[in-house]
Amino acid sequence: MRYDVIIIGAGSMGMAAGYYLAKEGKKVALVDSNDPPHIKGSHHGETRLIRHGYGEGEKYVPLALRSQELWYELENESNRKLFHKTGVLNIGTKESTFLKNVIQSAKRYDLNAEVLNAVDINRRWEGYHLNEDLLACYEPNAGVLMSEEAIQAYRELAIQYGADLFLNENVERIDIQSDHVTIGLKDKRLHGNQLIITAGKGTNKITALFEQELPLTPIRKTFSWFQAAEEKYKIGSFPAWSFDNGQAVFYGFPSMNKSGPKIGRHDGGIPLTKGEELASFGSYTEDEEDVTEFAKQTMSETLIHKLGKVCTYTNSPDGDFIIDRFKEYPHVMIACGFSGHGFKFSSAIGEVLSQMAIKGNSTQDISFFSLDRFKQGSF
Ligand code: PYC
Repeated sequence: MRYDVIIIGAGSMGMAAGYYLAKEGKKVALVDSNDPPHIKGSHHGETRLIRHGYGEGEKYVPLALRSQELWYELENESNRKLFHKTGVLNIGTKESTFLKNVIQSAKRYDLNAEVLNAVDINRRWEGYHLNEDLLACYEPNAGVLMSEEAIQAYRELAIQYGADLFLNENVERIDIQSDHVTIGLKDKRLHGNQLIITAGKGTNKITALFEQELPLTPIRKTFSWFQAAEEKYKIGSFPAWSFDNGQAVFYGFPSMNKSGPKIGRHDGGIPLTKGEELASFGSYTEDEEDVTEFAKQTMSETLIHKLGKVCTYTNSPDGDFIIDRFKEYPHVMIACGFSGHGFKFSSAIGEVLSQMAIKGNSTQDISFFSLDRFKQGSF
């Protein structure tokens, strides 16, 4: 059997790409060292934000808007509730570049967005007790994605469209010939015309098999759920949010079906050395302390920490994604370095990768995400 496309890494990006390719009638093999959705990578913890005005730069807005359309399409096709339009409140100091970017990108793309001061916010959402000097940009059409559920939806549909899944399989060899690739698993070989690598924190382990190394840093991150008054923090009473206070960046979610509000810290984290296992939640005092202290300063209620989990970001040097082909091997594509803000885009990135494999290029502008930017000696 020769596949049109082999995908190594069937997490959010890879599973989405597998779905779009299989839906287009391509013969696809999805290979993963786990059994996605799972808790070993970057997609677990139930929820992720989807923001449209974009603090990390307005170049992301078209991709966010396309992602939003595709999440609605996936909801319809899979008959699952994957998106909750909770609204997203991007909070920051007046000096926050992140907040300035959100406001500017919302203006530039004529998004439904409203700039609010702290008094407005504390009055509108009773769960907050924000300092007077803070501002925010509220996007009512943005919200919360159900991350594991979305991967499960892509997985089931990809299989229905004929994709083959090779799960709990480590890739031991990659041989790249001029017109195809051969992937060696423990006791099988897969042949494909093209290869897509979407292996998250395991990317460099895979690319080392053909002597390539990308500038990626896997980071241990944590997030927590809190016990709190459900009436104040449930969907409808409380938005999803991000918060840049100049020293740190936090993000959070309303209570989903009585889970309690969830809070995580976006900046910082502990770099992982090659092959290192994630230390469990609570191994470092800051795991609980950072978010609990933050909640104390910003929420009107005392939030009581109830559960914490660990996950991984895979950071690029500039925090922007890497989506490209290898110059030396144009039939080998890579998507990585999602730097903790990628999940929301996985629908559109799945589509982008499938277009790159089928048509040679994508309808989205992905030039900002090229590998070349790291070869100028600037990082
Ligand atoms: O990009 O919005 C985001 C996000 C949420 C959690 C971590 N990053």
